[in-house]
Amino acid sequence: MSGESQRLRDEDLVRRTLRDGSNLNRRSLFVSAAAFGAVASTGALAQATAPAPAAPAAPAAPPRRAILKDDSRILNIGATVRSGNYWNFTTFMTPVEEFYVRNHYPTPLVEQRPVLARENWKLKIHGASVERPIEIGYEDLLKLPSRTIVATMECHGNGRTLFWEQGGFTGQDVAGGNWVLGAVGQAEWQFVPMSEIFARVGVKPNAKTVLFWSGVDGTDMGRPMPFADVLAQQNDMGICYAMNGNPLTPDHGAPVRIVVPGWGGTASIKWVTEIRVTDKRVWCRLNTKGEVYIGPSYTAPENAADDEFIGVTQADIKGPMVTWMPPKSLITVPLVVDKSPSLPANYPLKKGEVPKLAAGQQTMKGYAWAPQHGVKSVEYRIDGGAWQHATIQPPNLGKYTWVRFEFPWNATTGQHVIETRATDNAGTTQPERIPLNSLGMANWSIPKFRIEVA
Ligand SMILES: Nc1nc2c(c(=O)[nH]1)N[C@H]1C(S)=C(S)[C@@H](COP(=O)(O)O)O[C@H]1N2
Ligand SMILES: [Mo]
Repeated sequence: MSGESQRLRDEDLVRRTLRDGSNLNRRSLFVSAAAFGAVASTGALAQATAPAPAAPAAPAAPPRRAILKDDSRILNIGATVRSGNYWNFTTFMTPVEEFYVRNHYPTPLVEQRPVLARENWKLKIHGASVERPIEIGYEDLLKLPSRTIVATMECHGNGRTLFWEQGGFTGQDVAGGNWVLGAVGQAEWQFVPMSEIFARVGVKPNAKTVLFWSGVDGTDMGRPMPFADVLAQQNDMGICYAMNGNPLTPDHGAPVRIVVPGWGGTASIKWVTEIRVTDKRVWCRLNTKGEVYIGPSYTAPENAADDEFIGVTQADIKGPMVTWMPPKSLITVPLVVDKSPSLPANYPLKKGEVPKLAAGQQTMKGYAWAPQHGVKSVEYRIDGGAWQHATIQPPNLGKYTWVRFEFPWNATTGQHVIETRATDNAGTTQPERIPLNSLGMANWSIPKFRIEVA
């Protein structure tokens, strides 16, 4: 899809969402099915069935692409990870082509994992706390009542770069991919809410955990959520099959994924095949030693004797899992990458290079999000001066959506530092720094953007 038609579609999404008056739009089956039919021959699907690149005459075929979308509008930061080029973001909705991809393994292909073909795909909803277990196919899922939510999705590791660039940490203290600040995007997700599922299967009062499981891309890919947290968000999270009005692409979990608005991306399990509701606490990689806060300021949770362990042991419980993403903000200027252990291959700046801006009156633009409570205000300051309020642009569709903001700056020759900070509706403001956690999770400290004005 061209940039222009994407922009038109973005605007249409915003208009439609505003017209419908709410960020939570219940859609009829008819509309869902029609929309589905109308897009069945577009790029999203073509991508799924695109032939592999022609093999050279040499003996071995080239390794297949671990991520299918091309790198022209995203940052290649590692074999299975792509960051958004946030310094180029202008739209309220992030086009799928510009949306970050965070995979622990290569995007699974239908040819290798036939269970992902729509006609084969099945979701099992069962467990010790389920009254009436069901197995549901793709077409059946599309027949259930659905809704859409416009929400950001952000990887827990987004902002890890700030530990290295601003926090004084090294590659030894903090490990993981160098996202810079672009492992975040905003899309319209269409999903069958968990409330619909719970109403159909019936949940027993003893429910403690909901385990969302894929197991398709990797045998350890799934994540538990406390039942109470799922219940609290049961209308706003669910089983998702469309992103920005089109069927999910393979990189984003086709045919079906989970979407948990506001929680770090790991909760939104892609290529989902199983939802298990159980009366036990469940431990697996992604809530023990991966995607958890590990460091002197954090206390590892304790397990109970009858907890369930999947591929891990009690000794693997290293810290509390990341849940809601904290308030964050950025301006659309590439962050100087100076001290990070790695520089993304197609980053627009060389190591230590400071981005340049022309002297004179400038309008600085940015994004802020605070999905637990919503963005209340955004402030900025220049060269350590007084904090001033930025202007928040409409639309602001509620707590799950980011806002775009701007402020004027009379840029004078020389090097400058611009900082921004978001405050949410609970009164929480981004801090100067956050304590070390060795996986570099959820760094929401105030980013410092260095700019050279000439
Ligand atoms: N099955 C599966 N689900 C997954 C992942 C994965 O590797 N495998 N990555 C998770 C992580 S860490 C994030 S941040 C989000 C990213 O979603 P996206 O790639 O659609 O942006 O998917 C989550 N769901
Ligand atoms: Mo993530």
